[in-house]
Amino acid sequence: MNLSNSKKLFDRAVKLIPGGVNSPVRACQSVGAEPLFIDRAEGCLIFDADGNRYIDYIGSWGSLILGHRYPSVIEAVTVVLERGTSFGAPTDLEVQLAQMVVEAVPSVEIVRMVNSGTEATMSAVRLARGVTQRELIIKFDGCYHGHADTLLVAAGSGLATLGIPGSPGVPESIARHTLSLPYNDVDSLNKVMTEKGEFVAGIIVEPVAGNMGLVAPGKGFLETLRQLCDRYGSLLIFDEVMTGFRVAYGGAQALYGVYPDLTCFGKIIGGGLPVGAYGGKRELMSQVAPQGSIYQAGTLSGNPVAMAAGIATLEQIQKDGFYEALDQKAEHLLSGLQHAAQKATIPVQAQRVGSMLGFFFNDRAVKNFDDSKTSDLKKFSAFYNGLRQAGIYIAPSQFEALFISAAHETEHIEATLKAAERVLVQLK
Ligand code: KE4
Repeated sequence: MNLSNSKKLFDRAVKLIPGGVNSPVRACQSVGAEPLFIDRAEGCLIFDADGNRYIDYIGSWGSLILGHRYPSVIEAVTVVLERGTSFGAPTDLEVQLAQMVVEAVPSVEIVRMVNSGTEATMSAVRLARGVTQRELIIKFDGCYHGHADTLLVAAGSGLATLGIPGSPGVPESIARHTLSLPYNDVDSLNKVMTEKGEFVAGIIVEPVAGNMGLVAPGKGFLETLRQLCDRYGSLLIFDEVMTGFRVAYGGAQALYGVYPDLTCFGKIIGGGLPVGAYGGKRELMSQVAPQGSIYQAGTLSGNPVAMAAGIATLEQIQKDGFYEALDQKAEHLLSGLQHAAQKATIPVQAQRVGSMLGFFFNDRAVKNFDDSKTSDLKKFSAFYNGLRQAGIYIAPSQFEALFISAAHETEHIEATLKAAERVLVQLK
């Protein structure tokens, strides 16, 4: 496979951009590869700078649930460009997208547009702290909520010890206000909330975890979060940046019937353009400036181009049968991958929630980050590189998910499964 143009571009990029990329995971370091520079995309296909074709299971990290260059999304963006790109003032389009989000997600009465998932979670945490006048935030190991200081925190040494900076540059004075617990561990949660609940401003969680590989919430986990937040007056924040409009039109909260106080969105509501959002009940969100005193702002928040792409996307995915059709495709891929691994006698844990799939090289169930970290990363790396050689593009990390889009057809899934079978056999 000729990768010379990607290589040349990467050689230039590393001199100009940290690690040659504008977001770390794209550097493919954990799988010992160099990034492909993408030239264009169409449907479920992407084409790199050397013209190589790949079936895409990243879809801009879950943003492109319709696939690349969906006609009505491109049309909507083209039309809005006739009006301009950004006015730094409200437009009809942000009102329309806000209306669609509010109508889709029952727990959200008011929503604020921002420009990324990081901004959404950072703002939701600030709101929780401002409303409750408390400082402590609880998150879960392996959940990623963007790179705001207060959320770039690793688990402290002991269960109840406060967080330690997850990155240089995050002051210990910030990290110590965040506690990171094992995902799906109801006992730890009960213990810590009994001890510290009255000081907890909020608990933020990925209702389906997609950043430690795919890990679904265990029985009662989300319900326990809801009950404990009610008991101690803490706010429950669902980070639905990935799951929002992905696992169901109303998000994971609609799927599991557990409703948070605040919800964070991103990815799909931007239809491939930079958008994030956070929202919740009126009495909470009305405390955000300028209606309230809790400050948050953004030059490009709600810009018409991104709003147009988001509206066009939601208009398509709200149609009857959209998620059922997506589920069938995801089930086809999942069961095929499980079958291929069995045939190759390689232990894998493959699971899905809607059209988000996880595929761990592991011989035991993966229920949290510690489990996920015991996966065979060497095998994953060989799997990634083998698939890429065969024209299949999955996330370059065991700790990510695969995404199916409406553009993936049976032929693409069958081709993927054939390639996976060949690669898995070589891994034995
Ligand atoms: P952004 O700031 O990257 O838009 O969103 C941060 C974020 C927040 N919450 C969840 C659940 C997320 O998954 C993310 C970002 N997801 C990663 C991929 N797992 C984005 C890819 C990247 O970092 O380049």
